[in-house]
Amino acid sequence: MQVGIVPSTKYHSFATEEIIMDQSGRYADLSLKEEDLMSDGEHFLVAYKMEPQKGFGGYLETAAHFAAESSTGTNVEVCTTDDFTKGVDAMVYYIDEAKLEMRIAYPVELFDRNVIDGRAMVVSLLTLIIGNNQGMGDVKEAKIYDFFVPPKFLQQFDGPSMDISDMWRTLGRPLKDGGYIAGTIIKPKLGLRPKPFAEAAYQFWLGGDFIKNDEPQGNQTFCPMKKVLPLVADAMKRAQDETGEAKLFSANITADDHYEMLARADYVLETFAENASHVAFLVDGFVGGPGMITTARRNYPNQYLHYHRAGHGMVTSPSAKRGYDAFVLAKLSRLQGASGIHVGTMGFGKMEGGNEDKLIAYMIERDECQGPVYYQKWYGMKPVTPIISGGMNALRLPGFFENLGHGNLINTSGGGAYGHIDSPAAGAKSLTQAYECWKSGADPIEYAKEHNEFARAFESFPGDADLLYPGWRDKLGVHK
Ligand code: CAP
Ligand code: MG
Repeated sequence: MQVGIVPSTKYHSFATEEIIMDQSGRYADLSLKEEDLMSDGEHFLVAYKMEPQKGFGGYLETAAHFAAESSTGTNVEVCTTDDFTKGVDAMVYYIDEAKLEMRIAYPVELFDRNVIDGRAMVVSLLTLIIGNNQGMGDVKEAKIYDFFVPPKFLQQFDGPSMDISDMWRTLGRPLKDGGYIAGTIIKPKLGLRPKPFAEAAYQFWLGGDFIKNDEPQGNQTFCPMKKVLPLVADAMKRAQDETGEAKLFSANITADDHYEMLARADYVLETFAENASHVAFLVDGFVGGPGMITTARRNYPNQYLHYHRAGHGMVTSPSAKRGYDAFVLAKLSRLQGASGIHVGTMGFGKMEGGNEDKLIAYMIERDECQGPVYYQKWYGMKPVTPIISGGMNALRLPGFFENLGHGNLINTSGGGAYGHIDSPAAGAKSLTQAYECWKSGADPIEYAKEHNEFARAFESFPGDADLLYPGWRDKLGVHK
């Protein structure tokens, strides 16, 4: 006698193996040339790393099934298909089975347009190019590593309304090459009540330019927005009076509810009053999604839009075999209209990434740029500022600038400012000094002999100092 669950013999399960209908006759045409697809202006091109699941179809069959499910098709022929439908099929136009690469051309007509103004939306792009195809049984992995937007379609996206030149204007700097913006994140991440929170902001502003809310900071019961923000606005005023310099604050307005986001944003602007132009809005755009970014972009086009990407590692990490990589996330953010987005630390901080990630910065800040596959022109769409964050401090910055080749960016160093042994203001000054040191081409040790805050960063972060500047203790005469 059998006990427990008895497997059904009546129905076959398709969980592991399936016969895939070969759709390559309809959804693949390897004779299509990339240069023609790029110049015809009618196709959105996407490059994927794709590996078929063993036991299903071959490479081209899987790629064609992928293109079908990402556009007009499904796993069987449907009798409702007509000739027009076939004209908007997505087409596999390139495969390299050995490298597990495939490229698909999507007719731009596939993508949804707003009822209110006919413009394009990022959510519709994602629904197709990275939608149901992510869960298909015959696809083991599929990750986007580049895409190309043709000119007319590109101009249907909002793009940024504010950029780093607006921050430089507020800071009283030149609008071109206005240089490094020294920033921090209020730390600890959570657990400060309103007074100590505002005091932490004030202390940093005495030496630095820009403060952002850490991404989880919002309206916690121990630190309600309506208690803390008036104190932060007051701290900004006092720091500006004391230093004679403008100060910037990036306020987190992330919330599930569109109206809650508006309520937060309105409250921030009202509270900062005459300093409202010194305020950016921070939105957790990866966990929140494109709708949240657009809520901020469209409702507050006069505020700098700070795209925080917490959570992105779940798909962008090299260990993740699905989704898209950090380059793609950043490139998408320019279409959406972020003013600035976190791009990692290019191997110099605590987050994943390497020196080659500088390409992410170049793609979002230049008017044209060669990506991993496609050469993208932006046709004057405003740039997105690379925001450099995560384990950074004054000692790590010179190498970072050297790798990137410039310092026209925002850097937020939380631990790097509040971890300075003298004070948050000294931490802030050490960051700007690190930039000046690199810019002048000075040797960091020699520069430290003349700049106390930078020198004290060596003692604040001795582990980094040992690694980056061996022998620093003798050279700087520090023997504690
Ligand atoms: C950095 C940070 C940032 C991350 C985001 C944090 O703090 O505030 O959110 O850098 O990562 O919470 O870890 P520290 P990314 O300066 O103290 O390290 O910029 O890569 O998106
Ligand atoms: Mg953070």
